Amino acid sequence: MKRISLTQYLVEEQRLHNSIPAELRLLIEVVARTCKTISHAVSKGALGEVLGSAGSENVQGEVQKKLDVLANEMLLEANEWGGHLAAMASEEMETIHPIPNRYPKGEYLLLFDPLDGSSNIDVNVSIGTIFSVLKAPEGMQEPTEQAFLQPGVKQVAAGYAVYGPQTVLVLTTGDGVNCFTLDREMGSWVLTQRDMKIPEDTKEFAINASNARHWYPPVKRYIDELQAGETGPRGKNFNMRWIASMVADVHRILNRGGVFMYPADAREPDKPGKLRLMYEANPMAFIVEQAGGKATNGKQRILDIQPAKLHERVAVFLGSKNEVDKVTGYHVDA
Ligand code: AHM
Ligand code: MG
Repeated sequence: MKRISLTQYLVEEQRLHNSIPAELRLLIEVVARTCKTISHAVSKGALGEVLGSAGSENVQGEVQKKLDVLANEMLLEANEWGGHLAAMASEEMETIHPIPNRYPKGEYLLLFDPLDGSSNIDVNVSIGTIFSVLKAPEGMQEPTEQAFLQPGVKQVAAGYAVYGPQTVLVLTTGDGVNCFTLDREMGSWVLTQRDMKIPEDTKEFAINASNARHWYPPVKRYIDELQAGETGPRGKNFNMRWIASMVADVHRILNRGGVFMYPADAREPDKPGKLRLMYEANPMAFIVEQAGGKATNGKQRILDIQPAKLHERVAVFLGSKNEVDKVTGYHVDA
């Protein structure tokens, strides 16, 4: 089998379809290279003294793990000097991170969740990195938070890495979705799945069912119907999977279909869900749509949401098209 590396894939895309400008290609390569470094740190575990708490909290008041902080620093450092970026923003930092004056600046904005699935770090379950790339607004002098507040349809690239039994990188630049596997001996990303497609129908769903008593009626109705099995209104049995790492749940769905849900619920009526629009929902929605799936907040396409703030939260329903349509329909009817 002829092996195609990430670099080769990106260069060919740039040549054949003109879909990836050179600057964007280089930026993606830096992010991908950093994911290799993060993967290496993750795989060392206790031997690398990287497990456990960092003794700090992030802007959302969540306890930061050592690896959350380490992965964030790795991404910042690697992407500062390349000249492709105007600024970065991270789930782990309160404010945006402009490129220091000692480096040249570029036209892109990079957003990331450096280590998604933090609760799984210390127990050796798959975790990952999610990223999203936007263009800085025309004529912008100094980057501000406002520059980042663009709806997800404006993303020019998005991807995630999963640090699991294999380390994989899934990427879209708006021309389908491709998966690369890290060859640990050679240190290179090798194209292993081209043009990933999510089946329209599924018998698998993912939700944290411990929150069932807090769900609003549309979610409760939808899940009750799935759980009623073949004698219920859906006429078939559904299976449930919940890894508690969005990267790993989404990766399963890209491979064999399914519907992933993190709804808003009655615990905190003012909070529209747990997941973050800019670092989690938007990049995943872009990838899922590019693979033929759908992603909504129950009422609206996620990629159309105009963000009001950097750390905005959002309800998420994504995956196999027909199931996302169904659960979204229940919200619209409500
Ligand atoms: P994190 O970015 O702090 O790790 O939080 C996001 C994660 C998602 O990966 C996952 O789907 C969800 O939180 C799990 O939440 P819960 O622990 O409520 O099941
Ligand atoms: Mg996360």
